[in-house]
Amino acid sequence: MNGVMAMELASWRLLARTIKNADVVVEVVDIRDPIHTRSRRVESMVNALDKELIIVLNKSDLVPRMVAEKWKRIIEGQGFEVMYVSATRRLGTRVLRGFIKSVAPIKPFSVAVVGYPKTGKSSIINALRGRKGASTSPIPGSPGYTKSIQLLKIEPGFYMIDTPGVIPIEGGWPESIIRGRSPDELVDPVRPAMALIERILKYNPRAIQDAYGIETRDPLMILEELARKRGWFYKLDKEPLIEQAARTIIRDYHKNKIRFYVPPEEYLLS
Ligand SMILES: Nc1nc2c(ncn2[C@@H]2O[C@H](COP(=O)(O)OP(=O)(O)OP(=O)(O)O)[C@@H](O)[C@H]2O)c(=O)[nH]1
Ligand SMILES: [Mg+2]
Repeated sequence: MNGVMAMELASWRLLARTIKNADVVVEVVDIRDPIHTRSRRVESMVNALDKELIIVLNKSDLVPRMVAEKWKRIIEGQGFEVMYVSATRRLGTRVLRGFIKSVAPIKPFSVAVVGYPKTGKSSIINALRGRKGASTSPIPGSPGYTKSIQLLKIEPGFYMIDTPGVIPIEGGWPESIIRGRSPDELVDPVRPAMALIERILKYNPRAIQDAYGIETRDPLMILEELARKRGWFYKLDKEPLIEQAARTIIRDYHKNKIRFYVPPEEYLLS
């Protein structure tokens, strides 16, 4: 397998069963890009099963507070319970824990934690537990991503169910590629990386310059220049190895090395 793993994502059937068995559902969304990391399909599934749903906007340490507040208000305006947190900085996690307890209909209760890959589902469970337990990882398919459903105790009578990420269907292209597979496994990483670069530059024109010291804003030229800078060339014709640059961009995006967020105003326009 030359070190490359096939990723397992949650099937929708397994997810439906997990949601059915839970008392409360937490959908974890990446606050940098709620438009592409929120699953309407998960939300309507929860709705159809008549369960309490809390949308948790995670990674709020990566956006200004005002941006977090605006996203919260927008999604609340659609009739959802919304909180923003930072799992890794433990911001808002105590309030989330209390909030879940206040909406739980019975005791003991279990909370299904669902959402797209890499939004921080396992990290939130660890933050609420106050210690590790659920394994985490920065990149799809890298060791530590959640492979199966796991029940974790938060406190007596309060359990959380960690689930593998679901396939990002409505996230659309390139989200489905970028989150759905390990970058090493992508046969064509160039096109999704170029689309990702375009999206990033749209919201933060300085993002690539800050991360790599590359000034051009042309996605293909960015890949070529990154390959040249790192010394990645095809052996035969010495052309820059843009595939490797593309995989690096996708990996660095997952590792938060490329800074950007979608401004809430964008939603109001779309
Ligand atoms: N900056 C920041 N990074 C976070 C936060 N929460 C999680 N991460 C990082 O995001 C990456 C993914 O976190 P996980 O908890 O593994 O995400 P997951 O949703 O469980 O991922 P899968 O199980 O693969 O679907 C890790 O590198 C985390 O350290 C956060 O609040 N802020
Ligand atoms: Mg996980």
